[in-house]
Amino acid sequence: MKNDIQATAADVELTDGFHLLMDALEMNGIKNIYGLLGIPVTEVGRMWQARGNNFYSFRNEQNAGYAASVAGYLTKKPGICVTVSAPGFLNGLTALANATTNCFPMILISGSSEREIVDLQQGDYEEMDQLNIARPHCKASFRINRVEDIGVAVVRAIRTALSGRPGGVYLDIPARLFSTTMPAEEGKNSLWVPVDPAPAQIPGPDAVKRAVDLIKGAKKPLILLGKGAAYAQCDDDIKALVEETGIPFTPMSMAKGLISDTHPQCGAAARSMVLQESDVVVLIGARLNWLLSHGKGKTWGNPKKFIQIDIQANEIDSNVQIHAPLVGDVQSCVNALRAGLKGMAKPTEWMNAVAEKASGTRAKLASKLSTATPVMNYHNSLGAIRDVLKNYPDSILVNEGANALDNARMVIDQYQPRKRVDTGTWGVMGVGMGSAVAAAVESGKPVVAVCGDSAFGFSGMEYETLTRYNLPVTVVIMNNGGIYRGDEASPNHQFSCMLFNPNTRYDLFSKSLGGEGVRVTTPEELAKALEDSIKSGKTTIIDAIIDPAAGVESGRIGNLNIVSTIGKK
Ligand code: OXT
Ligand code: ADP
Ligand code: MG
Repeated sequence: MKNDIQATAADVELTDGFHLLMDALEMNGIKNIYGLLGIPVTEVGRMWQARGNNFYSFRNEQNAGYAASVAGYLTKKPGICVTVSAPGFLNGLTALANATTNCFPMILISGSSEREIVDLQQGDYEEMDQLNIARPHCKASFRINRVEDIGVAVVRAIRTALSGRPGGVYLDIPARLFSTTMPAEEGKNSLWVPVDPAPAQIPGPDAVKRAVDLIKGAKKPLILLGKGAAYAQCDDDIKALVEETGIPFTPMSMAKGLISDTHPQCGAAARSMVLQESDVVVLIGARLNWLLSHGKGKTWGNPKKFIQIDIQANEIDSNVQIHAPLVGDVQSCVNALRAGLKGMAKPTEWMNAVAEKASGTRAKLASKLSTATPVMNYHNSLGAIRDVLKNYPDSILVNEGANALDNARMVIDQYQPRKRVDTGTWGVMGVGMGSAVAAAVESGKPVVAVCGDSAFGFSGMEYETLTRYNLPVTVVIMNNGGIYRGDEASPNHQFSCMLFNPNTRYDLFSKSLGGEGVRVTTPEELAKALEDSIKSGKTTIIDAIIDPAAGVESGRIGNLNIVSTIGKK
């Protein structure tokens, strides 16, 4: 005969850590997980798929992490990446740090070794103090020690990733917890969905008035859009602010298309002029970091006053004085400005001067784009891509490299918000294939990845991930045979440290992995191959042969390249 306790244990329906984690993620609207499986998380992937969800399985965790972070950026929900312990975790950590740096919401979930062995450093399988190693690289690092805490941990991770300035969160799950059981009913009751995880943050009326007065008093105002503005997903409000005030705008790279690059108020093609001549600059979701020369120096010319819209209060005054901080979410701040600026006199003369400069620059560039050269250069090859992509305004452009990045940013127009994903705040190579996977999965639209040949190499094996999931991604590899250039002399009978094997056939690489592959040597061939590939929806590599002498050292940021002046002949 059973006693009471035995009867309860035998009759009560149980759940375990695996099931509770899946339940919590599903309840919170997660459908896609990006990751790489093995001990102790293999069952996570199997069970997730068995329940009708998607597990995108990568060849290296770093790329899975980049995919999760881009999913977070595109959807405004945390992207989820799952990895194994120590080495898998560390691979994923690079992407988590990059997500945090870029303000993309992401949750890295890693299995880990048992605490009692890790803490005494007794040499467990893949032993590492992951919780503490992750901590400086993300917004928060949490460990789940009790199976009944899975629900609260997932909610806390989601709220932390999304609220205020978005970013990365690490969730550490010691292996044994996955199979630890508890009564199913209690488990169910331990889960919930956070209410309003990214609450509106309304700027104070004094702060709004200060900004409104500055804008009204400006002769040459400028609106500078960053990827925080694109992330905020209040595209119509931002466009209305621009159109109602008649102020020229210029986008940072991932904000291109938030308002079409072809909009008459777009000052991107007059970038130097607007940065130098403006007197009041309204930063919307853009930091005054290295990409904006820290708000000082010759890039900025005339002294000016800054208005900065940012959700992170201590971003204000990070580099130079901000005369009118607007701390709050982009949508609330933009609409508060609109209300205060209603009926303001438009700076027509200034806008006309900017438009004239921009149209002159565009015309000059247009002639370069259509000039034929014996071997393709960055201008005519990217010009061909631009012309094709005009017909696919909802496709997503992924872009990495140096010359391949900087020229594409200049040449290829974007027409819709969040259609450009690139190397971001760190200028990091290797984001290409992970970003392409997420962009295709999350948007359901065609994706075109324009990658330098060096950049592609960082995540090239994920091309197999793209073909395996049959994703409609065209990878154009700007093959100039090297980092920046492909014509560097090779010293002392050794290949130059900046060069790659000139016989590399990326088109054949694609075919060997089940994709389509085309090698092109002219802009016409490139345009046709791209059009065919987008229309077919098949995963394709276009191996675009670029003049090895066409690139410049470090692309547009050669000024940051340090060289030795000692001992050079
Ligand atoms: O107004 P002006 O006259 O100034 O002109 C501007 C605009 O007005 C004009 N413009 C236009 N004209 C006409 N029409 C239109 N539509 C138009 N739009 C604009 O164009 C100019 C330029 O405008 P832009 O681009 O807006 O302005 P500018 O001045 O360039 O802006 C400044 C910046 C800083 C905002 C901008 O340059 C920028 O965003 N830069 C980002 C740069 C970046 O992040 N680079 C990547 C890192 S480089 C290096 O570190 C590399 N590595 C090392 C490495 C890295 N990064 N990561 C890891 C993990 N390991 C190692 C490596 C290995 S690059 C690299 C590989 C490189 O080799 P690849 O083979 O991959 O690539 P290739 O170089 O192709 O060989
Ligand atoms: P870019 O590289 O395009 O200049 P950054 O990544 O430097 O853009 O800046 C993005 C900024 O946007 C960050 O400072 C971040 O705090 C801010 N941000 C992100 N989301 C929001 C939001 N919803 N409301 C206000 N600010 C935001
Ligand atoms: Mg190259």
